Amino acid sequence: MTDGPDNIAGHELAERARKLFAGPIDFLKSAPKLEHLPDPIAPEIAFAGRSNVGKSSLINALTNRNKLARASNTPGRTQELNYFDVGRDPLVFRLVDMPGYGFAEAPKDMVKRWRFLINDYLRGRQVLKRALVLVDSRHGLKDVDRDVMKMLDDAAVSYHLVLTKADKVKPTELEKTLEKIRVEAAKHPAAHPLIISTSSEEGWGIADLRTAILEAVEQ
Ligand SMILES: Nc1nc2c(ncn2[C@@H]2O[C@H](COP(=O)(O)OP(=O)(O)OP(=O)(O)O)[C@@H](O)[C@H]2O)c(=O)[nH]1
Ligand SMILES: [Mg+2]
Repeated sequence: MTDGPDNIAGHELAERARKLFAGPIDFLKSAPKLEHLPDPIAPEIAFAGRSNVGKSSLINALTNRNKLARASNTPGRTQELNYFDVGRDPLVFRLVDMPGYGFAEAPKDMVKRWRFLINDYLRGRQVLKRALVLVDSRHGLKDVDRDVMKMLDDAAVSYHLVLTKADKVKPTELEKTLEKIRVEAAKHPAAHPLIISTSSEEGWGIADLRTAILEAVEQ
């Protein structure tokens, strides 16, 4: 394979993304309500998805830090919008870890509160550059994911579908799930055509996702 101008630009972006994610990343704050959001002074990338899909783990894998975002096997671990600053002097962008949606066992008022927080944030945040909608490789798209996708389409917020826990399925199964999701994504105007499959455990797809994030930030 030869390096055309696009490839060289791609390498350059990937290298800058690698460096940024290896540099300073600071926890900024937890916002339990919209009025607690930080001033909108930097582009934001938000991690959305069903409870337990692996949002917090993916943030840890991307930043190569074990305990930056709190992950656990107990669904409902993340309960607020957690902000992480990427880059320090200058701050380059922010990652936003969100509570999961579709967590039936949680108390009803809590689920409702999270849903409003997530929806209001996703719909109304001017500095939100891209949402990442995480989907478990074992389960594929569920109706709650489709609801969020529809909402993002309507609000014209561009999003990436990202498969998680790819280490938990056979490669043939992963390919089938990917194909199904590609077909469905094509019907959603705000969905990015590139579906990235990842494993936070094995580090698969992590470098590609870093590059996709920086590309979104710089758009
Ligand atoms: N095998 C495997 N397990 C993973 C992966 N990513 C996350 N997990 C596990 O899945 C569980 C849930 O991960 P979290 O990152 O806490 O999920 P979350 O989406 O942040 O969950 P909530 O905050 O409750 O919405 C944890 O036990 C993780 O160790 C992965 O890529 N591979
Ligand atoms: Mg979490």
